[in-house]
Amino acid sequence: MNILVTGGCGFIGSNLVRLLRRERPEWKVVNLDALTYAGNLENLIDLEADRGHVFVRGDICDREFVGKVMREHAIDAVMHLAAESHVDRSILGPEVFVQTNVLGTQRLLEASRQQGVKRFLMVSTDEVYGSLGPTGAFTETSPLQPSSPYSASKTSSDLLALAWHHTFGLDVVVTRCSNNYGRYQFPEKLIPLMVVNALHDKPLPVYGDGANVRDWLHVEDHCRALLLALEKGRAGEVYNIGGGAERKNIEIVKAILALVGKPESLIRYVKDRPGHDRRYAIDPSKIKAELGWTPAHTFEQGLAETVRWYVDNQDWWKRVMSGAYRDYFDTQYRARLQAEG
Ligand code: NAD
Ligand code: TDX
Repeated sequence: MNILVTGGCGFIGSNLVRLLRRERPEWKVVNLDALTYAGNLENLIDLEADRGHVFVRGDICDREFVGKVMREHAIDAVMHLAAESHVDRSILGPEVFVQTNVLGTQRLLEASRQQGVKRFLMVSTDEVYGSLGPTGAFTETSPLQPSSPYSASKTSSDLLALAWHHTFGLDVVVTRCSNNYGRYQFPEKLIPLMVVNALHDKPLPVYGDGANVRDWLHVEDHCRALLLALEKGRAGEVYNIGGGAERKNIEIVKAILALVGKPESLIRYVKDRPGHDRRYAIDPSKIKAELGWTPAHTFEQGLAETVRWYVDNQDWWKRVMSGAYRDYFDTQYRARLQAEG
């Protein structure tokens, strides 16, 4: 079986490629990635000599290139993760989100149809559902009410994938997961950003009152769910994936400070993110009942291991945060702190 993984050099993608090589060594994994600021070949350095992993650099929006990769590697199935993934960036510059997440997905769907792939797994997000009040959890039938340019673009790609199933008969499965955490996450997202800042004794910018809630999922639990959905999911179905670990942002920030032995005086409450979703919570009953998935990590243990990984791998994040990204990061970081709440 030849699998095309898009975005395999990003956070979840690199963890997924590694899991696929370990769990399904007989498969060839073709990793198509544009290597944006968020994609790093270094995330897969341990697979350098592995002939079952083939890296091809390119843009999912490039119709001819995508078709050529599918044909040359006789692709049987697609796991689509390539995306612009950061909400704050989508507020600053939405266009590339529409380009990659919407147009890029459409190009891949079309190439998959022409190639006759047996399955297309669309990795979507719980952000398609919008925000929850203090109680309840999103099910697969919750209304889609995305708030940010990021989540609106992901909702579009999610619905395009389902449309390719209903209209053209492409075998599509959609997964919608909650916030992932773990090794190789780019230090712009909450957990790695806070670890990196704390290690530098820099202020930790907490948006608004810090009481927004996210439902945390260990990236390895997520990747196992993706493999199950690929192999056993029913065509045309949506599966929610959630770790059952709802936490307020401020609780996480304090836990990280305790883990690295830094004082809470580093916390800065800053201006809230525009359109900031208040609470996410996922009901994963369907994937548990139908596919037998269950998360293996508890949040406290997973967070401690993740923080330890960032402490032990400072060379990795120093390298991936260098260059152009560094300029963006410094500018944004200064702006956030100037807008203290
Ligand atoms: P990431 O930003 O770490 O990685 C994205 C990858 O896609 C990078 O390697 C990047 O180079 C690649 N890419 C971007 N534009 C591309 C293009 N035009 N052509 C080819 N490659 C391109 O993202 P992530 O956190 O690993 O997320 C992976 C997927 O999972 C995304 O679709 C995201 O929406 C979804 N998701 C993520 C989370 C989370 O908590 N991280 C939660 C729910 C859903
Ligand atoms: O500096 C910060 N301060 C802060 O308070 C950052 C970066 C974030 N936050 C808050 C905003 C959110 O409430 O922390 C929470 C998590 O923020 P992010 O890590 O940016 O993730 P989120 O916006 O929840 O989106 C993530 O989960 C869903 C991923 O980035 C998406 O790709 C995924 O679809």
